[in-house]
Amino acid sequence: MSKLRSIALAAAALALLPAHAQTTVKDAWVRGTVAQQQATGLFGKITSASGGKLVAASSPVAGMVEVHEMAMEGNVMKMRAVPALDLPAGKVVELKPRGYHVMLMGLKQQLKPGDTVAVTLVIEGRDQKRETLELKAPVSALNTQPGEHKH
Ligand SMILES: [Cu+2]
Repeated sequence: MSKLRSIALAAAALALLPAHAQTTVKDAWVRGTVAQQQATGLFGKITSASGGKLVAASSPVAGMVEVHEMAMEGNVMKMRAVPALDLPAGKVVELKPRGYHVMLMGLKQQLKPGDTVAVTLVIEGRDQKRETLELKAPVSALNTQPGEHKH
């Protein structure tokens, strides 16, 4: 009897696991803005356990959100939208200034240090299934560079 019961409990525990919690985001942050600024970036470290790609993002503070990459064009560093960001299985993909980032555009408000920005990321797995990640990213000071930490 007790064995049956523990099997039932184990099954119940498994059922509580999210179906596609295979992608995680660490150290997410959004760069702060000055008044009237239209756009800023979301940065962080994304890891997809079984591999996939970041295909879309949205945020209540932005009219439009895109995945961008920075690339050299001649001697000029420019950013451009990419349709998707590849997430190799088990590998940390870092979104950082001067690299890939999630661009928040058409900002509806100024983002001040200490604020928290909600961002939704949509990850498409190798099996074409889509996983939605809800982030709460803190807003950093305007000129925060990667590697700079405030405690
Ligand atoms: Cu950008």
